[in-house]
Amino acid sequence: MSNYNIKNLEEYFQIYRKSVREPENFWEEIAEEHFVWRKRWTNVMRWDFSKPEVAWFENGKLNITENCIDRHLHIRGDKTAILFEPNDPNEKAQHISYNELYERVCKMSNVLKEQGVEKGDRVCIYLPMIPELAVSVLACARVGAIHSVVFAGFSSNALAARINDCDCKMVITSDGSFRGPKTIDLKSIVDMALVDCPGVESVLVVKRINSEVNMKEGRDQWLQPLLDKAGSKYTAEVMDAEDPLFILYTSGSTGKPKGMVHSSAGYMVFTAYTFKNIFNYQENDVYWCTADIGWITGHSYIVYGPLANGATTVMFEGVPTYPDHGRFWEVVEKHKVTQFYTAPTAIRALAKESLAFVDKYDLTSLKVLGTVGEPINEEAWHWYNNNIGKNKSPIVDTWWQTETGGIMISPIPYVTPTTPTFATLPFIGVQLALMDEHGQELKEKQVEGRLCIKYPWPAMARTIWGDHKRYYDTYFSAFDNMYFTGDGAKRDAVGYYRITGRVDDVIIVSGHNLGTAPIEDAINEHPAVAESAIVGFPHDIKGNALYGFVILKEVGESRKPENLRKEINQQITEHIGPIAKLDKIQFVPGLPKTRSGKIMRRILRKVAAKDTSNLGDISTLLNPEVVEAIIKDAL
Ligand code: 7RM
Repeated sequence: MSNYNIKNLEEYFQIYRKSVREPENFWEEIAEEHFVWRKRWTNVMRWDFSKPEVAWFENGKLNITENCIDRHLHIRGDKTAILFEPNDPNEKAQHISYNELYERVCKMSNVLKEQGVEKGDRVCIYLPMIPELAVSVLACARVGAIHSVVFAGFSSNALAARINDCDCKMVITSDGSFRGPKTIDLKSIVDMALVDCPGVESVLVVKRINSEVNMKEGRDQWLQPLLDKAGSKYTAEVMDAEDPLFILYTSGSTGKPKGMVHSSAGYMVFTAYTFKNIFNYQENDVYWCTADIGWITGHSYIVYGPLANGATTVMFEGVPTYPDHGRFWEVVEKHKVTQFYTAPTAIRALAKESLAFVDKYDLTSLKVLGTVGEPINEEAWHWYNNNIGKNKSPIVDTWWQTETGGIMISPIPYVTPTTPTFATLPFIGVQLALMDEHGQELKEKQVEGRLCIKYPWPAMARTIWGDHKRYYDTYFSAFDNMYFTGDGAKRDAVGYYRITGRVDDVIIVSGHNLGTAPIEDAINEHPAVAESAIVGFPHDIKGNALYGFVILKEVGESRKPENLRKEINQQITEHIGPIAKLDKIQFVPGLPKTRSGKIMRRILRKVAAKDTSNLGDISTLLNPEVVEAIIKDAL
């Protein structure tokens, strides 16, 4: 039996039990046998959730890029590491071998170093899904800089906030990006952001769309000429196991985004091990995750996990609907994709279209299908299983978070029998708990509670950048000695878990986590708006969509409601990005509030879901009369 390669359910249970009984021995074996280290650790793990403090492979030394690139060169140097599929199906795909990736990452590392980037510096990467994005991420890791990738759909305000929060001294961007039929002018978004970012010393610009851009003297440089001059070898910086590898921002229920900090060694070990097993990865497979590297799914399961296993990982620049709804399946056929990992929102969108878009293509290469980001509804699961998997590819419904770094609950394909809408069993080394509202663990089967994790795993985030107290408050204060996920979950009679959704004010729209507070802040900046509250409501394709209740300052506001709605969405687009736009905006005379001033979102959620027959206990409401008015005018 190999602990690295789980072959059947009995082995899964055996290895799982070992990982719980002797976690240190278990992870030490994995770390020892499957990775290269510059120096061995002196202590496998140390933890104290009351602080919280967690360290894995303490005093071990390594560089993650030596594990993701260098060690593969002599055995699979000519193998494709990154398979780049451009937005335009008529543009040629690029097969970047491990040898080429090595050279490109080394050149980029030399450029970073020449531009003054030092170990520990923060570098913001704001790029579309082009090879330079993966190369920049890896080059940062190679020189020991901490990358902070910001999804290139975020607005200039959102970008500026993320650059300033962790004090990035450099931004790597492009002239623009292709997205379906559109081009987006990324460089001008960066220029707008940088008006408010005094700490940024240099901007490196990739040419992608060949547009005219403004280059600021002394700050901005085209990347290619620098790469042309750079040396093609770069000795990787020796990093401590616990040195931060990257920061990735995720929205919280209140205030500003949280910069989750991930470590080097623990993150590497866990993402590689989960990738190998959860995607049943074999040497000649072609693995495709459709996420953007701007999200954690792209970090862990496009870049680090696959490359640490020497895999071929597809990077797709485009969108599922361009040039038509068959694009995903066209790419699967073209590259003979073996594992396909996407979000329920994409599945639902494609399931609405004609099956002819699927049936045109040969999908027989597929072996494993995956989903991530939100609960998958039964209908979408069956559509995926029948039409894409042809009832023969297991579906792995993978539950995890930016904070967890890697997949925590998931079937293992060809090992764990799947049940639609269930993420099934905890992955090896993951100790789950369901808690009731009084802080008691629910130990029986067939219960529902708040999903917690009671023991550290190697890829857990170590802190929130610059705000350790917030890290404690958000995740470790709700239940003693537990990491609280913010999600609710059910456990069934066989011990399978089904995620029921967020229990806080985070709404998942098309797989993107959106905190209500930042959106409300954006709306409230509109001069006509007095106050607002956002809730989610069920949406066929997006899973949830956003419904805003807005109080205007002047009762006799003379502008047309339609124009105001447009302006409010424009405001949101500028502050956060188009993903946070509201589907419905209702102007209301007041918001239902409790005596302590908290908005009773429960009522608003019911209004938005058109389910107001039973509002539950509203005795703590200060202003019950507004509820009637809101229901009367509901959209
Ligand atoms: C990987 C990722 C995290 C939140 C999480 C959940 C929800 C993710 C599933 C899911 C049900 C799933 N990171 N979530 N995966 N809900 N089933 N398989 O999405 O930080 O962006 O989001 O997403 O609520 O807490 S994330």
